[in-house]
Amino acid sequence: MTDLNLLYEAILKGKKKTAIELTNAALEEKADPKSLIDNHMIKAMEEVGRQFENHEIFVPELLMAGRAMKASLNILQPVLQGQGAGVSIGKVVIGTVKGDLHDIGKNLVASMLEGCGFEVIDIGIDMDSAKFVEAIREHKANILGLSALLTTTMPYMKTVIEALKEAGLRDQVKVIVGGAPVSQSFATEIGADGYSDTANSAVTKVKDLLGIL
Ligand code: B12
Repeated sequence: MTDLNLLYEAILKGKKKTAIELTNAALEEKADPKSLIDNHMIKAMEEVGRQFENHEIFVPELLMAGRAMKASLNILQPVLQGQGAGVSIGKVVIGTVKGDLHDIGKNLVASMLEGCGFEVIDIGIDMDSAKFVEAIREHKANILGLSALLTTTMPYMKTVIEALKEAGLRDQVKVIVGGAPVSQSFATEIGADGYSDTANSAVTKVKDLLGIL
């Protein structure tokens, strides 16, 4: 059996190749992808964040850990998405707001929603309000997911909500926000419809907002 503590270590130390090998090995042994993510991979990123904050590691290590995490997630995402193949219970546009390049959490939320039957249009990182408005119009989405990991970029979520109002689209989409610095009180303050702190609870929240629970 694969020692999953080694997966935690590989991500923490930014060892992408090892992380890929261990993720593949765990999948072959029929490990549950959600459990790998929640119990090992996210925990490693939390520790990376803690060490970065304490100046024990610096941006290069942060980058390497991020790359290892993404590589493992890339392997797991098709499995998660496959779990909801063929159905669509709602259309979600999701992206990381302007000035912010963090996308690991956003990608996870997108995969989990897809795995649970939503059609997800992921427009990427560093997105300005016009891009969000355009995507909602084009895809006739009924949910907008906004991600921000920096205290300096989270206020931009409000800018996006204001742009939706100006475009006359606010009534047609429910807005859900997330990312490490975001909280329920911040979500309420900027006029979002929902907030969630994990990918799992994001699915429940979105279903709740659409009245399909
Ligand atoms: C990996 C990482 C990076 C990588 C990102 C790689 C990538 N492709 O994403 C790189 C190296 C690029 C990076 C860069 C920087 N980073 Co950085 N980074 C992190 C780190 C360690 C982990 C983030 C992560 O992926 N976590 C794992 C995922 C799964 O968790 P998550 O993102 O929180 O997502 C979950 C929830 O928040 C929620 N969620 C997320 N999005 C959404 C969206 C919706 C709609 C919903 C409902 C829920 C939801 O669900 C997710 C799944 O459970 C964090 C520390 C931390 N603990 O958060 C710092 C952190 C966010 N970074 C930080 C900083 C300072 C930076 C830099 C400014 C560093 C620098 N000096 O250059 C740059 C900024 C670049 C930019 N303009 O964006 C600070 C932010 C401090 C602050 N208060 O603003 C943190 C907190 C580190 C720290 N403790 O100081 N970073």
